[in-house]
Amino acid sequence: VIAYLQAPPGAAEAVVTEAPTAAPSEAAPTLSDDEFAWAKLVYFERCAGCHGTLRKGATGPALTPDRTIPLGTVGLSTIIYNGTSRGMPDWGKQGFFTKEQIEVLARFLQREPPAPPELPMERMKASWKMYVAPDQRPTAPQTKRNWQNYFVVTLRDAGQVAVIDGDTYEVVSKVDSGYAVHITRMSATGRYAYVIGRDGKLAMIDLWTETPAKVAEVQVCYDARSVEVSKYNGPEGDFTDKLAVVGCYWPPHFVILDGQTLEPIHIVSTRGYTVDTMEYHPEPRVASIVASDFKPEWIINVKEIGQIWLVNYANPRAPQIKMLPAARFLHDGGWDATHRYFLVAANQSNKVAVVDAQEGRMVALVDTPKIPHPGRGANWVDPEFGPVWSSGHLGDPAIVSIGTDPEGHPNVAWKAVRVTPLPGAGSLFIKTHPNSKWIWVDMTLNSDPALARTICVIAKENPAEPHTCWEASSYGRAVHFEYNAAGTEVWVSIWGDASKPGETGEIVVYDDATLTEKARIPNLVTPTGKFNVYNTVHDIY
Ligand code: DHE
Repeated sequence: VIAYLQAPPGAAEAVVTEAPTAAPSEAAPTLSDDEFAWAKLVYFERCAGCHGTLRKGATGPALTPDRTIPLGTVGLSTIIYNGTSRGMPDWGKQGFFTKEQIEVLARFLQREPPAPPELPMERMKASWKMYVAPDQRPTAPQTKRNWQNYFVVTLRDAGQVAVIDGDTYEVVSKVDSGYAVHITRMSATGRYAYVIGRDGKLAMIDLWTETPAKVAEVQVCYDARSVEVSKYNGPEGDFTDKLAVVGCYWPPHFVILDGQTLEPIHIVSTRGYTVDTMEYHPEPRVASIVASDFKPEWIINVKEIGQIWLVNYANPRAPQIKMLPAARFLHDGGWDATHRYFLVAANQSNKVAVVDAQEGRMVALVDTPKIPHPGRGANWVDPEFGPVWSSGHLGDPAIVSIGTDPEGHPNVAWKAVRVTPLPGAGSLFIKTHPNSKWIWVDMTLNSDPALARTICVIAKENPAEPHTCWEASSYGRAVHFEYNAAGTEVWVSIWGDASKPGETGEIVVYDDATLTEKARIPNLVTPTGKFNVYNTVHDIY
């Protein structure tokens, strides 16, 4: 992928066999080879997540020459510099790029997108490394630490994860992982952490050793966001710690792997037809994935075509797939408190789709405020409406709560029953715990720097408005919450700037009962997601 990213215009096609080739646009401005290589790399790192590798649009609009040439270099530069109210970051104002760099990007966007390479099994296997074979690993935990209360923390710009002891706040180890790790999920026993980088590299860390370290790694995509494990143990077999699955943005596919060794087993393409207009989409990306407790099944969300795939992994070389029609732009989501229903945001459709994992069917499409972004959501009991699942929003200063109890509260099941206002929009994550009386929410992507580092808590007893909000730091952005295993502490990341000593980032630990600060874990490089072993294994949120 480095060769592809660094190649001059036209050279990428040499390694591509099936993807469309890039034709030059007559009306588009030109770039030197160096400018093109730089812009291609920057687009892949900063822009492809929202606008798509092929620039067909996703969370952000399409950036194909038919749209970008009419805007011209000046129009595009203005947008890249200032951002938009729809959520485009103000890259220029924030100082990420100079005016000259922005102008190069604006010219690049008017050219046809270069075709990215595919990734066949042979190349995946060539990247596969096993550092410690399963029979060389300990058969019982070697550490005396309470490893089930470890937090695996993404250190985004360091290309590492930190394993932090949730009892002592000590950094037990820092493990080199893929570039800009996105999420971590644990094996069903909690023993292994599976860490997926934006570059599609999957690392497997053994948490039983004294110093947790990588036991295997493999690259199965060039661009990825999700990973999950097999959790089912029942009449159809025991799949505990047997399989893993990675969802890719590019190439558009998911890959089933051996959960003990990370050897890739099977690739399934997600290219297909959109749920509504039935148009062919060349780049339907794999968004969130969850593992069912009821069946040997993963729920895989295929973003741009708006289909939720129920993938039965009982025979991983011949998976059975049921494709449920939902709504376009499926993104992030989580289970309800019973783990029978899965709720997922169709973000740019302003909807939440609900699946019944036990019966394997769509239950509802619920309208929400603008751009729901739940992370995995928050399950709690509303004093008026009973059990609900809540999501924040990127586009509206609001939390929506959806009734999730069709038996006890049939009148409000799968309806948006409550909207709790927030001081601002730009919320990325929301979290609670069954033992807590609070719901925690951030506003990480708010364009006001003070709101971006502000967090709010809502009292479950009185959810009409936030109980209190405060700035969690004097710099950076506050992002993502995680509870400790006992549900008594909440950890919040301060996502700083890797290039500013003293402001690279830290984690703030709050006492959940009193909302007071207990500790800070300092000097972390751009911490974002945090995944507590116990809570991740048991899907507690
Ligand atoms: Fe994420 C989850 C995609 C930007 C931090 N992110 C997810 C999931 C998807 C996704 C599909 C669900 C995975 C799952 O549950 O299986 N994220 C994307 C993007 O496409 C997007 C919008 C743009 C991009 O270029 O990547 C994006 N995400 C971000 C960030 O900027 C964040 C804040 C910091 C970062 O590290 O990049 C970020 N995303 C996270 C985190 C989760 C996540 C912490 C897991 C939340 C959880 O509690 O499970």
